[in-house]
Amino acid sequence: MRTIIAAPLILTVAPVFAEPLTITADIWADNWFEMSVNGTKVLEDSVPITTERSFNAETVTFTVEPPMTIAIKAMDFKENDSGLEYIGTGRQQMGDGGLIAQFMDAVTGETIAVTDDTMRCLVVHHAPIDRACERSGNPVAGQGACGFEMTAEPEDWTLPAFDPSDWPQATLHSARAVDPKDGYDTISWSPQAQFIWGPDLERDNTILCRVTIE
Ligand SMILES: [Ca+2]
Ligand SMILES: [Ca+2]
Repeated sequence: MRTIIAAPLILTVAPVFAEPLTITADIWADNWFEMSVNGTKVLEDSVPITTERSFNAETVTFTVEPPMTIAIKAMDFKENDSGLEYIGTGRQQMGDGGLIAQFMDAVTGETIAVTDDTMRCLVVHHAPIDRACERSGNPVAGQGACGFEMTAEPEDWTLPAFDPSDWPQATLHSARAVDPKDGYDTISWSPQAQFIWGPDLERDNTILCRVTIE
């Protein structure tokens, strides 16, 4: 766990209720994430994605003037664009992702935001195209079942002005479906916070998720 105090964020339009809020956020991702608030990077997962079983929760406290646009990029580990991990071993597999987060008023403890299907998530890396790739004796990224789909990250997707209305809603996944999840139990989660990801927990490998809280 580590704590970063982000610099106060300046808005071009001052809403009536622009009192700065101090927020404590808890985030758990399989395997890695980075988070921006109103376009400013606030937190990056402290455990590199290349660390085996890089499951861990992070907590950060920051100050923001509402409204607050939360933007999280989350990645499931993949050895290459085939989407597989443990390639060539008996454990060769697609691997799975999963993301849960909550944002509390650091003073009152009130829940300000959680991961749920009000977030919109764009899948920017999907692989393998065909699940048969997982059983391939020679999985080559981009070939046959091991094809992949990549979407360019919109340059300004973390900024409040970005319009994500054509992005799909986040897909909710059960806590049981996201397994294993070391570090998850170190946080006391709001019952409203849900696991989200793209529709396919295994083959959606990198997602961009965002929500604006008024
Ligand atoms: Ca994973
Ligand atoms: Ca995967």
